[in-house]
Amino acid sequence: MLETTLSELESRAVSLIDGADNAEALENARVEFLGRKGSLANIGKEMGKLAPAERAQIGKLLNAVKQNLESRYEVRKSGFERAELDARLAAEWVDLTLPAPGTRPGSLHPLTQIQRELEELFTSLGFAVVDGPEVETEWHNFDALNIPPTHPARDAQDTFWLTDGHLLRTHTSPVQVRAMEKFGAPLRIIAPGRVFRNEEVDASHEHTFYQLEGMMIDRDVSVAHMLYFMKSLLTAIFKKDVTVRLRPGFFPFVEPGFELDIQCLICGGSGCPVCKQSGWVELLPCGLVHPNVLRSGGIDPEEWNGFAFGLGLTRLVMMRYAIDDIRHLAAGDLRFLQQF
Ligand code: FA5
Repeated sequence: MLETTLSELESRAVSLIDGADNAEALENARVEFLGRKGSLANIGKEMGKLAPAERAQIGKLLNAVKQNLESRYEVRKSGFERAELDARLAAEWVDLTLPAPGTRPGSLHPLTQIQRELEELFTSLGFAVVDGPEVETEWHNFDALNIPPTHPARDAQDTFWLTDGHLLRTHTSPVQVRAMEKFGAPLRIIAPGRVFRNEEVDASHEHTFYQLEGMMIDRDVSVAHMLYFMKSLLTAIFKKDVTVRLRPGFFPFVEPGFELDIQCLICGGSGCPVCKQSGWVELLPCGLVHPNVLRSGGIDPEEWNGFAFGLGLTRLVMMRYAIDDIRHLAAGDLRFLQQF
């Protein structure tokens, strides 16, 4: 009787243990048959009731069944453990022979690259690179440049005023005055730098952008000299012929004044948001220095004259690399910056 129960139990246990398709099912089978309160343990408890001869025989049988199930259980269990380990190793596998990812070398911002190229060009032409403060006095930013308080030109450059009468410089032209004060005449300087205007931001206008001021003061400086330097500048940057136009421009600090525009290189002149559909981009206002400005800098206009220009450096970068929105330049997006 017990013999039959035992053999049925064995074949059920074998099929559950051998057929378990995961570690949890196997463990359930172990608890059911081999556990402390499992089927085999229960049969063991029954054996006390048997006659001694039968007890010995069933005892032997019980041991054989137990050993058979235990060894099957062990085989299956180590199979699952190996599979689990293999899966973990496959997931955590690292190829130690691969080169380490390392850090990508940094690169200079396109603005810095072009600024440095222009600094190199102008220093080779005998110009000094000078600097001026971003927080300026009203006098250097406006009055000394022949822009009195009531002059409408002040409205053309929307100003960030500071509480103590200072302002964030709206252009690099105040550096002209500082350079004249410091070095006198003759003078050849360029002054690249950051300027600020309280304006609406769009594809071609930022509130914070870069200009590069240039000034040359000597005896008998003419518009022809000025055009020579403008042309050298554009050839150095674009390394190809670009279409430009010169038109009269009004700035109180130059007389005569000009606007040098470049045909838009984003759309080729057919019109786009950068050139406001006009086909032209204002790039290089310039002119001969107004006598009042020379006087502000302590230079005698009877003896000296000169030219000055205020290159829109940020716009120049846009034209050189055909960048269709000025906002890319200060957005700090590495995907954009890594292209330069
Ligand atoms: C001036 O700032 C004058 N100081 C330039 C000058 C210097 C004229 C010396 C004569 C002699 P303007 O406001 O036009 O001029 O600005 C000069 C250039 O800066 C523009 O041609 C344009 O290229 C660029 N610019 C002006 N506003 C912005 C802006 N919001 N965002 C980006 N670039 C601008």
